[in-house]
Amino acid sequence: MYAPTKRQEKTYTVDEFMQKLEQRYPLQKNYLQAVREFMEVVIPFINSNPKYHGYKLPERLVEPDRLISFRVSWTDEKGEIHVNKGYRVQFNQNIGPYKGGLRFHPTVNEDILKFLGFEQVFKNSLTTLPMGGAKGGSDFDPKGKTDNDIMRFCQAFMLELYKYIGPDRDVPAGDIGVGGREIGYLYGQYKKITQQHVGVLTGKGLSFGGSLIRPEATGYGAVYFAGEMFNRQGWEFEGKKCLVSGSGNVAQYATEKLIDLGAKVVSMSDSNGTVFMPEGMTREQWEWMMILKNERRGRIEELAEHFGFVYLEGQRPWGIKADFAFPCATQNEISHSDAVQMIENGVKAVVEGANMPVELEAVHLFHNKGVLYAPGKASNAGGVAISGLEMTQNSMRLSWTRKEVDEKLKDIMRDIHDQCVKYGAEAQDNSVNYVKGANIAGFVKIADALITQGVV
Ligand code: NDP
Ligand code: 8G0
Repeated sequence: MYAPTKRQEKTYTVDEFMQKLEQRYPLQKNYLQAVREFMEVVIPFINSNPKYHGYKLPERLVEPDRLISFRVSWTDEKGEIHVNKGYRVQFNQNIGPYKGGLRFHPTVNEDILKFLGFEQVFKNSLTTLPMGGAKGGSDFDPKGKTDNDIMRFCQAFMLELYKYIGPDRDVPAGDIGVGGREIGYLYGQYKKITQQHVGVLTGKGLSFGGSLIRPEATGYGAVYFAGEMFNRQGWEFEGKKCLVSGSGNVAQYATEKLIDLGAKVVSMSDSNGTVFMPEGMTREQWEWMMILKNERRGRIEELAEHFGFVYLEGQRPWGIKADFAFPCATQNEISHSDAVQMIENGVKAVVEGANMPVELEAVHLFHNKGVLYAPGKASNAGGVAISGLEMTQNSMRLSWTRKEVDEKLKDIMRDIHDQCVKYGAEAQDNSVNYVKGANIAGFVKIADALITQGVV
């Protein structure tokens, strides 16, 4: 094995490292936030483990392998021409082909995709499956567009993206604004261009290679992970009030699983406001919401109108009294002042369904006040894990049953929790610092692969 000639770690501090990165990317606030959260635990870990010294691991981990950006020109059904930006950030492929979702949202830019791609590398490592990390998408806004326009955009987007992806190279999936409908159109276009019917995307329809439980996996997985955390505390879901934010894919299935376990889901939301359901959502109300969101593509306000719930226009759920919180919408949706209010209101655990929904200062506050906090790279890893199993099923040319996939999801979430305990348990009181555990466990596997594979 090659050995590093210089041992530079003596002077490695988080602030010095971050200052250099801030100078290089001063405007990429989300990326810097994600890297800082990681380095706050991983740099001290490197410093105290000589086997990781001298390889410039932090520098090598924060720079993506490549960032592809392209123009997407398309014509809508009325004949008007539009131009959007398209991206794929291929971050790291040390342990497997690039893997990660595509986001269609007006806020998409290099900063957002680099934060998501960076997180994806360590999340995928935690799943124990062989997947590298990537993310992509466009500033295209699907909201209010016709199916025809969505199809036209997806086809134009894939006409460029197809050059960079492949089942053993890079396997995209959905994310915000990209669900089953969009994956169908993207897959159709990929097949048309390449004449290949392969596992190049995950989240596909069941009739053309999709996996059972993939739509449910992120939301269910987050609740399974919470179950592991709560078991350790002797806590139960039964009768507990839960805040859920968002009303998209992750929020929908986190809510369903919470209802099944006897918890009271007292909120759901979208970017316009929050519906407050003081007695907890019933299964019938959940089923009505699923049709509203997935068939009629309606707003959450309509749920409040239909069932006579209070609608908190322009507000997030964090002012409502509850026991547990499951932020499942988007990044930085819980600020420091939200966190203060949540703690005052008695919230005892925060489990991330979304990616980086909690600002770093709020993460620190939860930690200092003893609120159990699970970072998304551990608690929302169920989605990409089942995408990994969709890839396995595609290459084996078979489909596992719903029960089989659900059992594998439970096992994977339990395993991720075990890894967090292994690296995050505090010696003094055996409490678990899940930020420390998830980041170090994710890091160790990537670092070992990086060192073994040489300087490339
Ligand atoms: P969807 O597009 O299905 O739903 C997104 C939800 O979040 C919608 O309710 C949307 O409301 C809301 N939302 C989006 N952007 C904002 C914003 N800027 N402010 C307020 N609300 C917003 O996406 P998903 O459910 O798939 O993804 C949600 C989160 O989970 C994201 O962080 C994603 O990266 C993460 N995630 C998703 C996985 C998956 O398998 N889908 C896997 C792991 C993580 P509106 O309709 O008003 O925009
Ligand atoms: O399946 C995936 O690769 C995927 C899709 C959307 C989001 C994520 C994630 O882990 O953030 C993964």
